Amino acid sequence: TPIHSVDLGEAEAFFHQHAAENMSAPDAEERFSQALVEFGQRGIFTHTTEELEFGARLAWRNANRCIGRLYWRSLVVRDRRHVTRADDVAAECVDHLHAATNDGRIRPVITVFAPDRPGRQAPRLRNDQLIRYAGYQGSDSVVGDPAQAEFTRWVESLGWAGKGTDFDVLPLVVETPEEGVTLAEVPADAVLEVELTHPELPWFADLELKWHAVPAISSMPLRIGGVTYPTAPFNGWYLGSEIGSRNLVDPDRYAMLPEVGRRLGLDVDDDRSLWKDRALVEINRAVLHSFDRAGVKVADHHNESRMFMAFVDKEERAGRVAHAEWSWVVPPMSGASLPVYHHYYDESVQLPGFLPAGDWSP
Ligand code: HEM
Ligand code: NRG
Repeated sequence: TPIHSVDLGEAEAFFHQHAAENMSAPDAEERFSQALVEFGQRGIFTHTTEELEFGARLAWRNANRCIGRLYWRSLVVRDRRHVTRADDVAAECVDHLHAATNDGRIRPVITVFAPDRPGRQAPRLRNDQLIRYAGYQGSDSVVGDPAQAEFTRWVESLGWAGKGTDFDVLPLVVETPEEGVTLAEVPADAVLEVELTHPELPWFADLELKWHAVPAISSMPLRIGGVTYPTAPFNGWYLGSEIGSRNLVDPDRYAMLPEVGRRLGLDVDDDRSLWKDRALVEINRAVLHSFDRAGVKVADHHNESRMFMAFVDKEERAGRVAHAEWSWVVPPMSGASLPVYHHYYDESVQLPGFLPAGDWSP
């Protein structure tokens, strides 16, 4: 059976987990029989808002690639299963960004839209994050984020035109059965950005780099208790190294390492001068310094690794085992100086959870 079809075994297991972990939850078997009746009549059953909330928090707790899971209980869950029109879906995503951004005191939030039901496909978001910068492919280089070049070309074919800067926010792309594919701009007041400066190197500002405050993944279906919610954008705050070691640095992203290395006066032709390592440190310092100065919440890899180990301990004290994917939870710099590095993890997948992105629509 495809992963997105309703699975009653998973439903029963989820009701048991809900009852086991929540005093106020209904008796699992009674709840399951009720769900079976609804399933018999409609070919789907409906989670209560309480179940949706717990399920979404469990999906975060079970996100094996996420280092930020200590805070899983604090997730704010916006139940928007009744929203179906494309412009309403887009407006809810914008509201999500306002609620999440909170003037820089970022709150973890998820907005859950409807699941598919027999004869009616629910809305889909085609963006991989709510906020992403366009990438414009030229004949031999890309302006903006090369990771978005293909998506940018697609939205251009749908009539979108960006300004052509390195940091143009892409439009939201919502698809519904009635309306087809619809574009909606993300208003500038919903996109908090931080311009990058360095605590000691004045020239860093001349690079005119910036990044957005809120990472909000919108491409991963949420699977709770045998039901898939295809559209469920979620966010936390950034770990500085996501921006400072990957987005601005990967050779197939903004690829800033050589330029920063040269400006630092390093010998960029000699690997063994460790110019790359030194440039990485300064870019990461600029990210943390700039977010701090702007009053925008951002994690650093040292503290977040400790918080992750606290999560691992806390799960153990609750009689559970925290699963994780080592190659994802270890941050992309200073690996072995972080506690999360020196640990083996069970990498098997548990549900509820976020499913891999992909075109999985039936
Ligand atoms: C992945 C940090 C909140 C679910 C990640 C990654 C980091 C991270 C560093 C790896 C990303 C990468 O290498 O591209 C954090 C921090 C948070 C946070 C600091 C602050 C609160 C959340 C929330 C959820 C979540 C609220 C869901 C409710 C996930 C998932 C992935 C992930 C599903 C895997 C993404 C993928 O496969 O591409 N997180 N996270 N995280 N996180 Fe979190
Ligand atoms: N590396 C991606 C974001 C992935 C998820 N990271 C988070 N998630 N921090 C990037 O845009 O750099 N979150 O929900 O907070």
